[in-house]
Amino acid sequence: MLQNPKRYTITAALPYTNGPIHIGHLAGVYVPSDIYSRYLRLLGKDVAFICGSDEHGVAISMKAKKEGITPQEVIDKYDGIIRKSFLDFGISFDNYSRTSSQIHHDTASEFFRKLYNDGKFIEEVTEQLYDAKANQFLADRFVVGTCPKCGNEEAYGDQCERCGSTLNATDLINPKSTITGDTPVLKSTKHWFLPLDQYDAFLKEWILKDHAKDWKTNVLGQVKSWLDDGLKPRAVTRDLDWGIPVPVEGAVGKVLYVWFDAPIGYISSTKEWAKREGKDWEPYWKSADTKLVHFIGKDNIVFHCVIFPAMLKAEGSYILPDNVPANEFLNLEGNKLSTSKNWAVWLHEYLEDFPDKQDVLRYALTSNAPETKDNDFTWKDFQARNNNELVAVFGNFINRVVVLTNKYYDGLVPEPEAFSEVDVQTLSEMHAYPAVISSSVERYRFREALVELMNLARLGNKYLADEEPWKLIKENPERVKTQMYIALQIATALAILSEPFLPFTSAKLKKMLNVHPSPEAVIDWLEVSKAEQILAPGTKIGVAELLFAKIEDEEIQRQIDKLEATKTANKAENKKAEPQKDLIQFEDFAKMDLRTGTIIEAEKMPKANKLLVLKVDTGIDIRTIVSGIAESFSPEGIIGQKVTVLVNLAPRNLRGVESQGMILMAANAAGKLVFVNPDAEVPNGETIN
Ligand code: B3M
Ligand code: ZN
Repeated sequence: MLQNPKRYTITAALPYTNGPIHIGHLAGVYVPSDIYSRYLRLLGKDVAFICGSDEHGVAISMKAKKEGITPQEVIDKYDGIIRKSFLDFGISFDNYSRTSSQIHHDTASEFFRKLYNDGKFIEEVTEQLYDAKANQFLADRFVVGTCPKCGNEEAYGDQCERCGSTLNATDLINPKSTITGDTPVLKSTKHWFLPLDQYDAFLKEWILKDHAKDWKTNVLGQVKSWLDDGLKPRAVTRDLDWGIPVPVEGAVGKVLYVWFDAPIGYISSTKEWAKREGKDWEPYWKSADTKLVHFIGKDNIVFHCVIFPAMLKAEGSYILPDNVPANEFLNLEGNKLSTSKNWAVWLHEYLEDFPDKQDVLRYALTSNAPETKDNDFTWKDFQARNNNELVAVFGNFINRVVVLTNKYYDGLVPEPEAFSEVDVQTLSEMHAYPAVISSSVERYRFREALVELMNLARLGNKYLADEEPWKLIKENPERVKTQMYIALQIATALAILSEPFLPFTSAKLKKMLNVHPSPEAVIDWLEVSKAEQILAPGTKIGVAELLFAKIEDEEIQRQIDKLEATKTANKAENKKAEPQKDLIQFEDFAKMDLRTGTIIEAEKMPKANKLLVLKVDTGIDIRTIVSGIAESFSPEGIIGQKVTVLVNLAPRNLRGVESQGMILMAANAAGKLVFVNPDAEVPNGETIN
């Protein structure tokens, strides 16, 4: 691990612009990287926090086909939505670029040409999967099949998302084109391959030896399994019409593989930033005293720990990442987050339902971050985190401090008297928190760091509860001055230390406390914890405003209902119709006598949850029919319901009641029964043919 870096280049995975972003993206990549970058800035470090839209690749082309628009229209639409989401949630990139930019095309092309001219590629004609009907070579998400490693039947041509393995499309078992559904044929085509096998020894030394102690075990585990399986040359070009054209002779109709160009997007985004800021970009990617950290989700580990490092090594002038603290996946209410199934909490929709509660989501997602294993987001936990922690602990402490300071001293920070033993002990505990939180953040343990931040708020609550200034104010006002002074120092510590995690709350709190420390003052405070220098006696603080508001059950139920509706819609969309029954002759059908009818009475069948006893006017007569619809309908709700009746079904005795016919029903996507009924104006007794 690099000691005392001179500067930091922090990258966050470039989101594909084929859809909006959801809570899984925030939890996995963007909140952790933002916490880390904000923390480093708090320490006064030289930070380049870099990201941008990932705008090439088959995923974009497929979205364009699906929406009937061009790939350019797709990326322009989602690049804008994604940028706004990041801004709305305070993800404080120093630069957010996009790989459709000219600076990226130039940077990626130059990178490819360097490797090409240095002879680092293998140029080879090989047999690749081809969809004859679509007249399209099948790579990446244009083909699905069974993963040869884990048996996942929905593996893509370049990667299996279940086991994370990188694949060549021809590795897939039983491949199918996602364009036509056809089984592909093999067709010759030329591509340029990066011989990953030649970097095997370097990767083993660099990762499994040099970083065996400071990289996360979930990352080391995945990398080790690939290296153990043996690396193979990997095509870094594709036969596609959307992407960066391969910048060498004999490559007409070919583009750079998206996972070759996208990581170079970090470099081009840094260049764009440096140009705007009047800085030199190269030290951020080429100086040995730069700490490079990639924040990603686990499905991107192979690209950031094997392929991109091999590219950087091959190019020869770049540094390698000091760490790749990949998170595992976040699930939603027990199911995998899914863009295609709309099983997600979309950030833009969250803010419509919970305006100004960005920090509540940042808090809930960090508290439950999938740092070492997949984790589950539930709306009940979200509500509990807000109500029981943010409102009841953090918000409650701040509210008491600010209200009492305004009540006792008209908002002026009092001059303390001599500190008691408890005061000294409390201040000493408070002074320990910057180092405690720093230790967790430096090891990318943001959940742990956030727990410590809340413990600081608990320290404040405990101090007030034990000291009870509201009881002493009459008999010992001098003592209360000291107590309130100390409570205000703890509130100030929260205002500073919460900034990386809860930037919106920190800003509100600093305004409320009237503390606007310079970066230097914060560094002083953090390093030697001279808390007194930040909120001095005599400062006039603002009036109390609630930092957090309780979230009611109804608000949560609305979200849960929304997900249930999505589940129902998915079932409807994915419901496969039962296969047709065996053929019958017309004579068979003609035997059935189907009539229109109306339910005129209904009651529950005693001791039978599913049965209702109906009186049905069939136009022929009024008859009793027992029907298994009690779980879908209440008796009083179906009086007057038009129905279709099979009237010549032989009577059956059901629990002592003779049923003379059958009401025709179907089921909706949610499995609820619905009537198959004629229009209301059709009279009872009409024959249905
Ligand atoms: N666009 C994210 C994904 O796999 C991918 C990251 C690129 S980072 C260079 O969804
Ligand atoms: Zn697999």
